[in-house]
Amino acid sequence: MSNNVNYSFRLDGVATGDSFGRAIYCNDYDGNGKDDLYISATQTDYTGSGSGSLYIIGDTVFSAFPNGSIQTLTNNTGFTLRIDGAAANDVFGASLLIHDFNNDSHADLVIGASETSDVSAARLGMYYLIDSSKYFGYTTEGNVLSVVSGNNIYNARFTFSDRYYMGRLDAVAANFTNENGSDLILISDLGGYPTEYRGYVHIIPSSVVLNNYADSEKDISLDDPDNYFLKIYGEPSTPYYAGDQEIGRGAGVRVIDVNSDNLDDLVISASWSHYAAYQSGSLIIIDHTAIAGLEGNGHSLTPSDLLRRRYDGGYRHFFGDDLVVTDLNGDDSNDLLIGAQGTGYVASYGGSVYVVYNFPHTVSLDPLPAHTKQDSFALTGSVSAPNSVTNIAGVES
Ligand SMILES: [Ca+2]
Ligand SMILES: [Ca+2]
Ligand SMILES: [Ca+2]
Ligand SMILES: [Ca+2]
Repeated sequence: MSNNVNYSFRLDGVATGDSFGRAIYCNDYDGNGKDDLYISATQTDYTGSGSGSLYIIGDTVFSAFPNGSIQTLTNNTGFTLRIDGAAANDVFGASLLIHDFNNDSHADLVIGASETSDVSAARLGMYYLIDSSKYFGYTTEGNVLSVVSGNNIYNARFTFSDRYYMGRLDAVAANFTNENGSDLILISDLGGYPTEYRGYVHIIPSSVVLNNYADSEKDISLDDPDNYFLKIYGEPSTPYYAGDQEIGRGAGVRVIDVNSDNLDDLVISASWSHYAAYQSGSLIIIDHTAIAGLEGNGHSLTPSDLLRRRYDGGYRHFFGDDLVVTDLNGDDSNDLLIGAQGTGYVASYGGSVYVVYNFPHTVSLDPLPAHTKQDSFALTGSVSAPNSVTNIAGVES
């Protein structure tokens, strides 16, 4: 790629250590039918060393770049909008969710600033909510905004007292509550530090998200159980490292219908967890119905409380470091692709990728007859797993 005949255009960061291009996202933010670019540069220094930035480059800007051209995003050209973090070392832009929460056909942003500090501790992190009205409508090049307090550039910030590096993984939009509209899922995979890295995934109901759209610079604390529907946190103890399950670490959260009932389910990685062995890592799958049946807000549960299925790696496999859910074999049923960079099957830490086709198995049971003896009954029925080996102890075929 040193030869410019091999690319259409190249975008360059500006200053030493900007980390421009750490993450790239596409979304049609101005609604003209053409994707626009969102690119993070988490170590820019515009409001202090390492404050971080998110660049938005509209299609109307980049479509004018000549073939083979090099665009350096300096002198406020080459981009439509740059949003800067609030203070030094905030690492603003560490993660991004682009989603229209209020259904006005314009994308809103949830941006992680994973190393923001407060007076109590360093690197706590947070997520910012910025609705489209805050950043929409710029058509010229070189506009700059910053989330420094007083600028009214963000609607709300999500924090809580037990977080650590909150916002380094992409937030997710989903619908698990009984409310209309999208809920917001936030991750603090190292939360619990320094006592233990238990990790937290919070589901924020759409009503809490939307109630803060009219506001500017609102602080929403997830210490208040009215502000979340469900908090999922690492198990308090295990045989290995008590509580250090780091729920969310690795791929983070995916929302997908794993059991083909047309209801989205929750898939959470915990690639440094110790459920099976030291740092074995896990993929935790929680059914929609296990969550959506909960009434009201403020639920606080562990994966085991909600579990449908958990896939575990082995000793230091870091199972779940990455995760893709797609129909890989084209049978209209979603499949799992799971990274485990620590396996040692061929060589020490050689790493592996697992593919699990069509992973929902269907189990149908015949009606249970009346008990013949106390604490003893027999179930009959069938297990269907056409694309995998099924060998379940105690099940006779
Ligand atoms: Ca566009
Ligand atoms: Ca919107
Ligand atoms: Ca489902
Ligand atoms: Ca498939």
